[in-house]
Amino acid sequence: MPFRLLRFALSGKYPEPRMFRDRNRLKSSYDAVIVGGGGHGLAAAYYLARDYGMTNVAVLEKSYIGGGNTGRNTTIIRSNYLTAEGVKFYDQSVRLWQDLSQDFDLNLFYSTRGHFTLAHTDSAVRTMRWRAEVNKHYGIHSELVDADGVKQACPQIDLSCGGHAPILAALYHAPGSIARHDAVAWGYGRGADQQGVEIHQQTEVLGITVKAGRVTGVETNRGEIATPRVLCAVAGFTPRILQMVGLRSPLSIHPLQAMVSEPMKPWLDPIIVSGSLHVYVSQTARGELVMGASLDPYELHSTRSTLEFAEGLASHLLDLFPFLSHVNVVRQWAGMTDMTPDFAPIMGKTSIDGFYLDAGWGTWGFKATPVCGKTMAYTVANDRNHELIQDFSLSRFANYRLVGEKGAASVGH
Ligand code: FAD
Ligand code: PYC
Repeated sequence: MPFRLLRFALSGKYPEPRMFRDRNRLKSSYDAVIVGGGGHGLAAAYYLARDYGMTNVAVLEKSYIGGGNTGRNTTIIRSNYLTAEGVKFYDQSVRLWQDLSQDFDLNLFYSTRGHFTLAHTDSAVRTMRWRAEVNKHYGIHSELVDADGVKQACPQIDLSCGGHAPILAALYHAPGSIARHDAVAWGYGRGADQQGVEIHQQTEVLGITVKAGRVTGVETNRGEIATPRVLCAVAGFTPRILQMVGLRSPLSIHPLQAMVSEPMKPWLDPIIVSGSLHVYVSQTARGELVMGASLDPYELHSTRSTLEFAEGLASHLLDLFPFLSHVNVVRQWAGMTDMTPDFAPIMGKTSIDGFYLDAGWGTWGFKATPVCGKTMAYTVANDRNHELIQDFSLSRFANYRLVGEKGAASVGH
């Protein structure tokens, strides 16, 4: 148990200090500026300070930290990807996740549940078998199980799915986990702050200055800052930042919606995902069911959520678990996801010196938060792409070297 939690439990008064200092003044220059105070930007700041001693760093967040997709996601953590590049990368992240509560001395409620991706058709069974074999090759615990294996782990499931789409088999991934998303932003934020990194909320980047092919500074709503390095980690806002430096990407921005039920007694241990039924669900430590579906099928820069989504998701969830028909939904919301054509991220150096990109995280980037922080910190500190991200560079789209990860997306898109 993290020591901090024990101290809190035994104390008579509320002992928690603020998570990070409220800085009221921007300096005129920093060694690096990170645009975006989501998990990725904060993790990069934390590892830049901890692993490379770079502390003259500012994280600029236009709203509040963790208020973007980091605080809106459904927290599924897994490494059961399809490509060698993806599997190695996400496996490293899962390893980092396992020690993160200790590293931060903050309970992230990291909970390993096992993850089932259901297959309702022969072609889905083939893809699951393929993923299982790639995963095993890299030492990751994934295997194909039959329908009885699913029923054993989750006795409440209707294997016939109301007769619409019977479950034939599933990809079982033992390390599949969930965590408390906002604590991840706080943990990285606090850790970065303690080492001297400045976190500035309500600070929006409005422009980036590039001279002779290299970054020299950023313009913000609070004034100009000189800096030789800018890391862009803004998820659904990436195209707007790229426009500031004259770069193009194949990103398209789609809303991804989710919703949560009232708390129930614990009944669902594993994480259940069905790409064919466009539904996934897990149960939190508080007993809520956290549920999601596919992307909204059109490009939209908005975080509105819809009745159509709630109705569609509820009806598919009832195909799997008819006994939930009396359960109330208490909240729904959306995030703006930055989707790439190959469902892999865009990371690393760009054609502009000193401008680094951590984007293309679409519907899959929460699980990658620790490894993104580590690899982007390396890349910014050394001005050299970390070996784990070599294949994810923006230039792959111009060179036709895509990393086809669509078969491992959690829900159909
Ligand atoms: P964000 O957390 O979005 O942070 C970017 C920040 O940049 C924001 O806070 C924003 O305000 C700030 N910003 C933008 N423009 C500017 C500017 N000009 N100046 C200053 N600041 C700026 N991934 C998984 O792995 N598992 C899941 O189960 C999962 N479920 C998801 C469910 C939903 C509903 C959604 C929407 C996403 C889901 N994802 C999931 C994806 C995951 O949430 C994201 O990929 C990840 O959180 C991205 O983190 P980030 O730090 O890059 O971006
Ligand atoms: O990447 O596993 C995932 C995921 C689940 C829901 C959204 N993304």
